[in-house]
Amino acid sequence: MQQLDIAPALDYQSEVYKDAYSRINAIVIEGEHEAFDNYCKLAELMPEAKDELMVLAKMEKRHMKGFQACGKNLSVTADMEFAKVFFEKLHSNFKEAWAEGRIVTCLLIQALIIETFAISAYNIYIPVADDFARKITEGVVQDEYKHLNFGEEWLKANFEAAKAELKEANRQNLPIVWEMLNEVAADANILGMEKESLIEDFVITYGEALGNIGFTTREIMKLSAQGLAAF
Ligand code: PL3
Ligand code: FE2
Ligand code: FE2
Repeated sequence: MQQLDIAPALDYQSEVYKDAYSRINAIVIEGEHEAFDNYCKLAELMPEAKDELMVLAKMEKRHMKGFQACGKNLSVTADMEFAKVFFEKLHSNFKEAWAEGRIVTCLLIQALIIETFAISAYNIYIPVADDFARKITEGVVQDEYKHLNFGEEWLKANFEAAKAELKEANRQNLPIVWEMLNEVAADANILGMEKESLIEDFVITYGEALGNIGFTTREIMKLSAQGLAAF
């Protein structure tokens, strides 16, 4: 009856762990793959930042390969069909915005929302990961801060012109993140990641990003709570 407050050690080879990993691993692989595409697409819309965006895109390709190796290391087959559905809404909103040349919305979806989601998930995952995956994820998360920073810098430089579109894009896309978090929570829990920690880390990182871009504390509160009540 002792040590009740200490979580049991994770068994990376158990069927339960591997089953949950087949979906989480797929989500991360698909997310990195779509991120690669999204930065390539952004490079077409932003010729002045093309070289920088292609450097960021290449990092995503490396991340994808790294996470594929993590799945292989645990003998897990990633459930890619599940992952495609998981990203469908954000992905189609990105494509729609891209087709209409709405750079601000594209940056909000990829460089702010998706990167923040990745940063918070990877930071929570690192302490509970197997040794192989921990080393890979530690390297990846450093790059994700660069991606977030790219979005912050551009939006900060164009803040007044971007503000209204940012608010609208946030209203449209942030509720989707809460849905995604809900969908992944049970599997993440099996990997030792708590839903509360994921939400907390996401809200902090996203709020900091909005602050860096130029929003006031009051605006940040309103923006980052968007859709949270329904969730
Ligand atoms: C762009 O650089 C990255 C896009 C990936 C988004 C991933 C979201 C992750 C949510 C699931 C949490 C599990 C983390 C575990 C890592 C193997
Ligand atoms: Fe990445
Ligand atoms: Fe990234």
